[in-house]
Amino acid sequence: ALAGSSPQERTFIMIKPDGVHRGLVADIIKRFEAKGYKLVGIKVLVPSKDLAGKHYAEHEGKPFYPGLVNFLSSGAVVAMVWEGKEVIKTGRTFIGATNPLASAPGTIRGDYGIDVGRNIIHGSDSVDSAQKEIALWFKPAELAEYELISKKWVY
Ligand code: 3AN
Repeated sequence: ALAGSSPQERTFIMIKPDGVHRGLVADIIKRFEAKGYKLVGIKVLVPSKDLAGKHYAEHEGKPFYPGLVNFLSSGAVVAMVWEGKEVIKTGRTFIGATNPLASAPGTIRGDYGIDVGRNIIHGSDSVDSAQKEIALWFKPAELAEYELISKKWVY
């Protein structure tokens, strides 16, 4: 396909505190970068309980929700926006199943995780949640507008 002819979408990817503490940031970024996706936003922050709670609002009321919110706000996370053809679905494939023990080897959780409460990384699961999550975590001005030079060699 000609460069620019493929529909581009964006996803929200977040390395959780366990992934940061375990030194997996570079490995995770490398997978998205090497695939050919474009990094349009990245920052490191310790999320407030309020922000963590909003991010996981769909799980409110579930028994693991308070622990999940406490965990996410317990340390630094790396929040990112990646762009490219079918990046939402591919991001989920890279990440693997929610339960790391059920994740295939080669996936991030399959390679590095054991416990569902320590599953290293988050990735949006639909166009709708990607839009909501990007808006929750990033201001528009924090997303870079640029042309990736490698694009015509990827598409
Ligand atoms: P995923 O992150 O694979 O999209 P979700 O959206 O079902 O999974 O769950 C969000 C997060 O909630 C998971 N990443 C995991 O950290 C946590 N979680 C989900 N189910 C459980 C559970 N049964 N026990 C503990 N934590 C859970």
